[in-house]
Amino acid sequence: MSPLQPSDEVAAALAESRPVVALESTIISHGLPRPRNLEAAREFEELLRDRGVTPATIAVLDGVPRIGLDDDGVRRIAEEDLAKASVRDLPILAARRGSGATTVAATAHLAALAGIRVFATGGLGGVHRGASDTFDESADLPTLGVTPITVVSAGVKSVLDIGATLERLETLSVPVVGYGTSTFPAFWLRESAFELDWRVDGADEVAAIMAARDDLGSRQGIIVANPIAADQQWDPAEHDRVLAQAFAAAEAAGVRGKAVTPFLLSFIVDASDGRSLEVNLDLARNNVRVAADIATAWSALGRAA
Ligand code: PSU
Ligand code: MN
Repeated sequence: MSPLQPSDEVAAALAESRPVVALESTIISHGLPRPRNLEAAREFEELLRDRGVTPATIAVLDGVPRIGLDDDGVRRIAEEDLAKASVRDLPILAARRGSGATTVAATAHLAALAGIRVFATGGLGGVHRGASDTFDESADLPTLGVTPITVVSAGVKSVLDIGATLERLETLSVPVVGYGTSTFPAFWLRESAFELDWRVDGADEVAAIMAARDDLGSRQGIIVANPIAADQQWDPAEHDRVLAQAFAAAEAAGVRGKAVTPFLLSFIVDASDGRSLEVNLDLARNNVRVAADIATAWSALGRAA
């Protein structure tokens, strides 16, 4: 018996090979401030439905990995103080009937298990600055090395070590393609300093790569790096200034380990007067729209699941 609980609409869409896009819950519970997070969770689902795509927001609620949430489930991930759950937390939450908001890693794992092939998020986890001392690398990277799902993201936040993150993805044999670009994006900014080997110019091309991946027996996920539009990006000068302030403040406060990222992110939202938050929401919406196009192109190939 499957331990997963797909919603009725997700089960029906998968059974009929109609397009489905997975959405993560950690971005809602931990990545965006209340009450904008609840509005965003509902808006991301609505953007998909408007395009004829079934949303599958994923979270573990009372021990059950839910693939697609009802109104109450969406409200719970936005309003309850849920644990942040990566792949290693899933069996513990399930056995203890606990609840958790799923990271990119845990969402990708559960979505792939449910037969979903496309996933939209804001930014991926990656290699942290100073990781050569701390070993702090997100489980998002190794999980995408073994999980057959296509993830649309705006790259990784510039608080991480972007170059090291790309090196690890190469080691893990995870394909990374730029969507309409050959430069890896830096989340709030359209471009990082890093060039990509491969660029795609539309959803059909991504679907063709997914099909070829399956035929070749590859096990890895595919990262579609979708940059924010130039006129929507955060002002680069303000970005650089606020990030430098944020690192200095973390150092002065003696923040270490797991606490560093939440400290930096909330500092950055405050120090930018919320401007970084608006960019975060815009890039997430863009990623949801691109994921909808990819899921539709995949479904049209008639090989879903
Ligand atoms: N990056 C963002 N916003 C987020 C996250 C990353 O810009 O909300 C979340 C995602 O859920 C991602 C997780 O999977 O943080 C990575 O956390 P960690 O480094 O602890 O694995
Ligand atoms: Mn970590």
